[in-house]
Amino acid sequence: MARGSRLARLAALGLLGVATLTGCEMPNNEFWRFGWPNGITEQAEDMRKLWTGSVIAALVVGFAVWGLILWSVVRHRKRSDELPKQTAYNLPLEIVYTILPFVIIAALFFFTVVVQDKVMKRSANPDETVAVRAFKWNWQFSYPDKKGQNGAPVTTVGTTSEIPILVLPTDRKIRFEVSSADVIHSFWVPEFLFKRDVIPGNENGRNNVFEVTVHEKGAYVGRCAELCGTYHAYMNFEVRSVSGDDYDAYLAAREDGMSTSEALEKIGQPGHATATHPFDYLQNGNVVKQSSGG
Ligand SMILES: [Cu+2]
Repeated sequence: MARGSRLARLAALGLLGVATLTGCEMPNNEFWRFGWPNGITEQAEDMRKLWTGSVIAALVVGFAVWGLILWSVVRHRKRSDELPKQTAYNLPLEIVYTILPFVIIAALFFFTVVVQDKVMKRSANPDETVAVRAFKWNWQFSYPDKKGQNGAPVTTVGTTSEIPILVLPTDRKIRFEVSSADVIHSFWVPEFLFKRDVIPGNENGRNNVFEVTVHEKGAYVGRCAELCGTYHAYMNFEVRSVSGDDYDAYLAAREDGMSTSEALEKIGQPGHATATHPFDYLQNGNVVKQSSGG
């Protein structure tokens, strides 16, 4: 009877954990994020829910274990020299503590796969497509569907004195196709909570395509996350997420022949990067000062 009720209690705790993981709306604030960074994409939010649910499940298991330890220590502390009842080779008990961890791992694995599938999902028809090209040591962003005055796709290229700005719309599915002109780089926007290696020779269509939907407007730094040579650390760019209308107006201005910064100013945005700035660097032992913004 005692064993039965304990099992029932453990099962109830397990169910609570699963119910928590399947995540009825979990509040998103400093406490419930349990140290998880606050992402700005739909995919980042899915990952955040997985993290919050996993931590809650871990705490439920933790409190059950700590409770059992405490109970054993207090209830079964030594009272006399008489040997207490021995319970080795209690088969039902051994089966339970073999199966329970397996169930816990299976649940964590299940929800991890579900979220991973969401994060890696490629839709048949994304709303926007951006081609990202990494090279030593900067970035080029182009919009293959939008043609500028010269008939070539609208493009922004970074230079040593100008941080390239990748303008993105909020609340639209954006497909990224990343490619490299030389060595392995890695496309990383910390606020996306996502990075993807940019591998030369792996041209559009395979593992170099991913999608995000950005929720928050703002300016966010992007980085190269793969050591790619001397000026790797200087490969910063900026993501500027704006409303869908502003994004359309920005691209229309680019199609009319405006530069990145002119088109940004036209939609009321700062024309140069605000989340990061060009670095000063050493050339022949001298610090080369760069204009802030180009
Ligand atoms: Cu790089």
